[in-house]
Amino acid sequence: MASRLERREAMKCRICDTKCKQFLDLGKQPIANNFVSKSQFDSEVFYNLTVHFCPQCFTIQLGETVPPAKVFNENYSFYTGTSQAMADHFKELAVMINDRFFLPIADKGKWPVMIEIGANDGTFLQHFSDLMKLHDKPTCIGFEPSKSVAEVAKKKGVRICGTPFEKHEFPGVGNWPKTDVIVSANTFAHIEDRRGFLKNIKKVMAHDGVWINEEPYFGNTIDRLAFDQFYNEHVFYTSITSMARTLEMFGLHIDSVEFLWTHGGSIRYFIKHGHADPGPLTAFIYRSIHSNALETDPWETLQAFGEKVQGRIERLQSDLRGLKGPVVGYGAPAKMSTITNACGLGPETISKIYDTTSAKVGKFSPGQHIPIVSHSEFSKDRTKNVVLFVWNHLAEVMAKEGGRKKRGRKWILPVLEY
Ligand code: DWN
Ligand code: SAH
Repeated sequence: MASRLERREAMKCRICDTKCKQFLDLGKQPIANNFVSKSQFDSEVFYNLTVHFCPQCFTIQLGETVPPAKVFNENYSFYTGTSQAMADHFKELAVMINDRFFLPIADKGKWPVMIEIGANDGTFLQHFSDLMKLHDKPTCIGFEPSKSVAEVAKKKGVRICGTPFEKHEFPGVGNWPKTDVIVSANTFAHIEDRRGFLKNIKKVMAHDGVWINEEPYFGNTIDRLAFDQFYNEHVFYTSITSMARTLEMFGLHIDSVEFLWTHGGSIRYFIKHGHADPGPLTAFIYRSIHSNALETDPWETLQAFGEKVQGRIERLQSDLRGLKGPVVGYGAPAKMSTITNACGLGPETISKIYDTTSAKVGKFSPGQHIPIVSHSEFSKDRTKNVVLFVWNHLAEVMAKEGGRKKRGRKWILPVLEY
């Protein structure tokens, strides 16, 4: 029997306690990265996937959540290194941090100190392996509670702390080196105790330090109707305005932003201590804010978005069920779980999904139980209709598969081309 998880009856904002307003209901959903074996079909856990808006601090957040220990543990199955393009992206980030932040510190005769939160399989931190070997000096460390991925990082020589970052008790000033650079990519949104997280950022960041935080920009999610970005791991979804309002409450501010191609359109925040001070960089942020309706008219935009998503789900469902001939899936990201469960698409519609992650292969998709098979078999499969669940990796996939026309395939992109 599927069991229900805790429901927050009076949905209060996790940041400022204001009563939130719901704008989307994606129904009952399983844990997105929980790929199951046949014996686990009857014991899967489901939760209500609803999304809410706080009219006070503008934070967008899930109504119901799954306890973190049920998700981020020895079975966690997302490995950053499965995308070469993402590995390249993190290498570029490492070079930028070295040039822009570490070299000036080294010029002053000091050792740079860096923390990565959500270090995963060490794809980013491995570039700092020299700094991690210096045990007698302040160096680099990754926070990563999911043992499966942390083990891979450790094998690359990455130093890992397994405590969730927001729970870590940093000893007082003097014992814990104040951190020059804090990096978190696609992780801040995953942590329900956002207040605890921000308090720890305040505690460990040097007075002139920087926190570089990357995550999908919710303005892109809206523009692309990318409803598959909603799933249990993503507790929060940010606009620049909500980020600025939240940080302000904790004595932090956005120093600058950059927009990125990653994960379907992301934003990189450079965050520092203190309060925003009007100047040229802030002007850039305000220009960004005024270019997206999410920032200027959030509630109206979210209501309209919620309605459009319901329409998209109905269309996807009828189009995919109505396709002539068999259909297979390409890539089994967490996002696939939301699409297949919201649309009610099981193995009778999508016979199998090809994926490169060995921990997923041989198992079945969460909720709908579509078989996951090894990507190495894909080239032998002549099925015409292929649903590209990893639409965010379109360029990488097309380069790998020899382009869209090869073998007369019909690639269906549930987001981007729908
Ligand atoms: O926020 C998150 C982001 C960073 O990563 C996490 N909550 C979970 C995860 O999201 P996702 O699962 O939607 O990530 P991706 O990168 O869109 O998809 C990864 C999956 O796709 C893996 O199972 C590997 C697979 N894949 C594939 O089979 N062939 C990926 C690529 C690039 C490929 O060519
Ligand atoms: N940074 C990587 C991984 C993102 S997936 C990338 O961008 O590809 C989110 C990661 O955050 C997972 O590896 C997960 O185990 C980790 N995580 C979840 N809760 C955390 C917490 N409380 N503290 C630190 N890391 C956490």
